[in-house]
Amino acid sequence: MIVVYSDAHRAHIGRELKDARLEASVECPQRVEHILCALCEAGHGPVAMPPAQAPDARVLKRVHTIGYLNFLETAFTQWRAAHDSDEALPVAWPARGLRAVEPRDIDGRLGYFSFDAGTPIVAGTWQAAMAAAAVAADAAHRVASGEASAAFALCRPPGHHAGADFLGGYCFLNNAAVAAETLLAGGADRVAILDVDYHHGNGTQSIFYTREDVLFVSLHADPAEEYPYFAGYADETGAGPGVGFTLNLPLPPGTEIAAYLAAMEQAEARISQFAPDVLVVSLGVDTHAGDPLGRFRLAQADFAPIGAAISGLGRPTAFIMEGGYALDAVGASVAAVLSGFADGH
Ligand code: SP5
Ligand code: ZN
Repeated sequence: MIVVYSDAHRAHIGRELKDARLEASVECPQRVEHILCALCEAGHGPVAMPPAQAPDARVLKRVHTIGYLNFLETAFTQWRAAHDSDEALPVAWPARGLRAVEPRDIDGRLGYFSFDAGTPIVAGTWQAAMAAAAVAADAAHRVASGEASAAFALCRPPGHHAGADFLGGYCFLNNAAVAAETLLAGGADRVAILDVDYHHGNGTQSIFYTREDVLFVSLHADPAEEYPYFAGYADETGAGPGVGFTLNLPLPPGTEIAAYLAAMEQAEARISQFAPDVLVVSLGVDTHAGDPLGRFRLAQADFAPIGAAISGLGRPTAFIMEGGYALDAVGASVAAVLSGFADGH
C-alpha cells in the first residue's frame, strides 16, 4: 500500500504535564520514524512525499475556521514577544458561563482555542501541522482519483482531537477531516470515518456532528474513565440533519480483542448500511497493551484482524495516522493493520 510521508513533522517537539511537571511528550518524532521503518521492512510502500507543504486552502477552510487558522499561524510569534519561552501553553480556559470571546492577549487566545495543556505550540508547529494535513490530503487525493484503492497517510502531529476552532490531545489540524473533505471535493457523495484510536476523536465528531454526508463511527475508551473526558458517550448520535450519523462505541479500560472485534462488527454494520463511496480510517494503535497512555489490552497479533475487518467493508480507504506511543510496538502494530487489510483485499 502506498505510504505518504513528510519529514516536516520533526519541527514539532513538545512537552506535556505529567504528575504536575512538564516532561517530554510521548507524542514524539521517533513514533513515525519507527512506523516508517516497520512499514518498509514489512514490504509496504512505495513511500511518497506530498507535492506541497500545505493542503488546498479551500479544503482547509471547510474543516477549520479562519480565526483558528490565523491563531495557529501567529500564536508562536505572539507568545515569543510576550514570554521568555519557546513553548506556548495555555493556563486558563472558558468553562460554563464564562465569556467565550477571543481575547487579544496571547495567554487568553491560547485558552480560547484549546481544551488541554498537553498540546504546546513551538516554533515549528504550524509548518509541521500543515505538512501533516498535506500528507492526509495527498493520500485522500490518490484514493479519490482512483490511482490507488487504499493509501496510508503517516501524519504527525495527529489530528482527531482538533476541532474546527480548537486544538488539544497533541492535535492542531484535523488530518482525517481534511482527508474526508478532499474526498468530497474529489467527487464522493458520502464518506464514512472509522476512528479506532484508543481515545475518542472528539474533534472529528464535532466537525461533522450536524452533517449527513459524513458518517463518524468511533471505538474508544469510555470517556467517563479516560481522556478526552468530555465527549464520546454512546448517546452522542449527531444533531440536526446529522442525527443518526455519529455512532460512538465506548469500551471499558481492560478491553481485549474479543470485545473489541464485537464492537467492530457494530461499526461495520452501520458503515455498510450507510454505503459510503470511500472510507477514512483514523488509525491509532494506542489500543496496544503496552501503550503508556492506553488501558486496552490488545496484543500484537490482534492488529492484523482489525485490518482484515476494515478490509471487509470493501471500500476505497484512506488510512490516517493518529495515536500510538509504545515506541517498541507502534511500527509492528501499524504494519499488521495494513497487512491484514491488504490480505483481505
Ligand atoms: C492522538 C492522541 O492519541 N492523543 C491523546 C492525547 C492524550 N493526552 C492526555 C494524556 C494524559 C496522560 N498523561 C500521561 C503522560 C505520560 N507521559
Ligand atoms: Zn489516542
